[in-house]
Amino acid sequence: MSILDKINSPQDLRELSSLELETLSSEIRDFLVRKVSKTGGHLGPNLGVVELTLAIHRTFDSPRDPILWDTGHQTYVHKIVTGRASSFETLRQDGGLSGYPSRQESVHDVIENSHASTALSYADGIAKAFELNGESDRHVVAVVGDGALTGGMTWEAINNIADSNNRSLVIIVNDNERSYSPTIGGLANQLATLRTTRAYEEFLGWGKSVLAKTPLIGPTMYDALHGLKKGFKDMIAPQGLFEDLGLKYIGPVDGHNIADLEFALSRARDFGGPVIVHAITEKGRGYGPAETDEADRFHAVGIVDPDTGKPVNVTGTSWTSVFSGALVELSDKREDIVAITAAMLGPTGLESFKAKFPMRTFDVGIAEQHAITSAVGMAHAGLHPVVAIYSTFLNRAIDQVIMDAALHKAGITVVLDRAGVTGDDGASHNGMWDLALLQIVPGIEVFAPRDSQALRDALDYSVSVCDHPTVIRFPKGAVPIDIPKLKSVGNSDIIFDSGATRIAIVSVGAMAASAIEAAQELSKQSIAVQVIDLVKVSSFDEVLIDHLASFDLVVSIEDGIVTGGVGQNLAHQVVAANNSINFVTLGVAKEFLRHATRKTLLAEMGLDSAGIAESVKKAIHTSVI
Ligand SMILES: Cc1ncc(C[n+]2csc(CCOP(=O)(O)OP(=O)(O)O)c2C)c(N)n1
Repeated sequence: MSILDKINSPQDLRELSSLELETLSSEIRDFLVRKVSKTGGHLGPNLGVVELTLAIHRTFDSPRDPILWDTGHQTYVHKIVTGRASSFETLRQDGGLSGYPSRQESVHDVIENSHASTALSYADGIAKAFELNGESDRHVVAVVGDGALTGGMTWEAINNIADSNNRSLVIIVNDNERSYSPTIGGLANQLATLRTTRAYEEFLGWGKSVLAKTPLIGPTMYDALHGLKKGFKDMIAPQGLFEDLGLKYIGPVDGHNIADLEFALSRARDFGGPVIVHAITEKGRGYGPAETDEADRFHAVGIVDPDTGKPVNVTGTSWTSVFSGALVELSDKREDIVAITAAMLGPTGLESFKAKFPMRTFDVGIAEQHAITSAVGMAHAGLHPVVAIYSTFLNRAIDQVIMDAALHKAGITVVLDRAGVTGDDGASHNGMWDLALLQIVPGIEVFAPRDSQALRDALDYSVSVCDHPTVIRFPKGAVPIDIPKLKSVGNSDIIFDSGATRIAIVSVGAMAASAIEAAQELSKQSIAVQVIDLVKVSSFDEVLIDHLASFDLVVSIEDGIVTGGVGQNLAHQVVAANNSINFVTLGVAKEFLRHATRKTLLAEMGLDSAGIAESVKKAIHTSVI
């Protein structure tokens, strides 16, 4: 029986010797590689926090001491040691383990995060409540990556946490020098300074080994040395930013040495106020293919061969790569085009742009709000910025889109990848809010391309606009083969027409393929339908409205939230033109979706071809056709 087989709760960790802990660490790494290679998931970050997680659970008393993980993707080891190892076959599968913390799964999961940089705010709140409740013997632990530390919310929280107090809040900076790619910016430089200044730590190490062996006076002297005032510490190693803010700083600590970690963490735990413990870890540690992967150290992988780390299923051309190629092509001819990423250069397809135009590429850190407003600044000064982010993270920056970009009529292009239902990553990663949120922004133009040609056209147009913001959104995965236009109606395209009909299906972006399939199926059943791809999904021209108003039944389909979405906005205008029309809006329900594949979820919500055909047939019965 392996040691791992005997671990069912953090309590089981406390009985292990240091040798057993070492063995357990390598067993966990093997386990992670074996399991995650089968399901896909955040392999690299979790390989990097094995020892850190063990040390945390041995030092603190979870769940009495809540442990919060920012961003939440590095909780696999935490899941393993809190009794969930046997469920790892089901990671990110329908009905299985979530890829993020989940309160439904365990009392050890306190928050359900995955949008970065929130943990310190939760921690601040919990610590304040503990204080008011008189629970001064409880500690709050927040583990924050150096990447998550670049997000604005983190600093709003630190500003509050550092306000001198006795609340026991331990911030562990899990510094692996990487977000996906290397973390950039002034803060990353600050961490690098702390990381490389080891003199202080070595001095303390000497104190620990020599003085601790000196009976009676030794330990006391060591404590005294350790508690020396900031001025002296700064002479040996600059504590810089953190201590200037009023936070005790411990570190840097080797994040793969459990004894050192426990030493630092127990000091932090017993300090009686907010403390930062700076742990140095290696993303992807112990797994060759991850350690040597320059791009992102296997930050997130699909299904891979565990021996080589190579993807098992290679899908077709992705939406991301179509965007990537088109942007480089346009930017060859236009020197004013610049690209902005919020710490996701690779996943948003900007790597090739950066390779060609390094000076025109800006990685702003996990800072979507700043990305938008900074882009507006660039537009003001004559550039055309293209901000590439995931749809779900636009939620963070919606105020900036409204007040900074739209109100200022700024010529910026926002490109939303992973739009619509993404599925496996669960509730928070679905890009299902963008369409509804953008409906309310004055003067913005939003495009939802149905195929690669439409994406190229939308980008071509968007970078030519200099007096208002434009947005282009597309889903995760492979682009379908191009779907030709039969005829235009205003800005929109008729993409299927089975002859004279009183029924129209209006489709948004990537739903076009399913809409056409549904129409083909309906035609076979002698129900004639016209399918119209809106192309532009923000404001609708009169030609389109008049055209749609001429039908008896219109069914709209989008993979965004139906409430306040494209369909409802369109219906409002079409019904105003013809109040006897039956306009049915199909879209994602206003609920947080469980994790499952995009295909499963869309089918369940009636948003696949069968569901659309079914809705059309049902609506025929209630329409005057
Ligand atoms: C608001 C937001 N923007 C972008 C992301 C995408 N994202 C997930 S993890 C990550 C990098 C995190 O780096 P770090 O905090 O250092 O953790 P590590 O993976 O290195 O352990 C990013 C950018 C996110 N989760 N949330």
